[in-house]
Amino acid sequence: MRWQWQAAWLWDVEHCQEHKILIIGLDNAGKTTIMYQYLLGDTVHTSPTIGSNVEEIKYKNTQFVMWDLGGQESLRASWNTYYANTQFIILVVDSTDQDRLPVVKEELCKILAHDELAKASLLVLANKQDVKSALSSADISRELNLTSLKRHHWRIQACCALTGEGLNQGMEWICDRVRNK
Ligand code: G3D
Repeated sequence: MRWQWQAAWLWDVEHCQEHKILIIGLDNAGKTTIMYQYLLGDTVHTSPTIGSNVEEIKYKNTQFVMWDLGGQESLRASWNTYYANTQFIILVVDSTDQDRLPVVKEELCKILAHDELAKASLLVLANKQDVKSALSSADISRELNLTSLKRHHWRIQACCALTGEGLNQGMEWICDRVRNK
């Protein structure tokens, strides 16, 4: 009987706990649109994020606190002030912006080298798949050299923030990681 009570208590603790997610990426990648799709299931009109937006999001009984960080060059220097206790990084990539993929790769390397993110899992969202010229998630994975990442759990997911397509699959992966930790 006692172990059953303990198991129930542990289940409660696990499910009441908030899991911290940072949404990062270059400006115009679609970060804010994605956060509000997760929050409202709808598209909102966005304007460039100055600093950060934060929202609490419940997905299938799991509670998350999501931070959307402004992606302009001048704001990227302060991303590290948000890293403490982060369990998940969502890197949003504008799949139509091939020219800036080397910058994305450089930022990703810096982020993943940070001690406070050593245990964080990485979800890469290859956004704007509705645009004809968009690179596929396989192309983006190759450009970012994701297969070379050995220290972090990672996954790449193609998506379109305007319709929400692909976003649930990304959250399912995050929830699986919460359960399997
Ligand atoms: P950011 O928070 O990363 O800076 P935003 O990006 O969420 O503000 O989005 C930047 C622009 O990209 C917005 O257009 C937004 O509507 C658009 N966008 C976001 N996701 C998608 C997508 O999946 N497909 C397409 N086609 N556009 C997308 P505006 O015109 O408002 O600047």
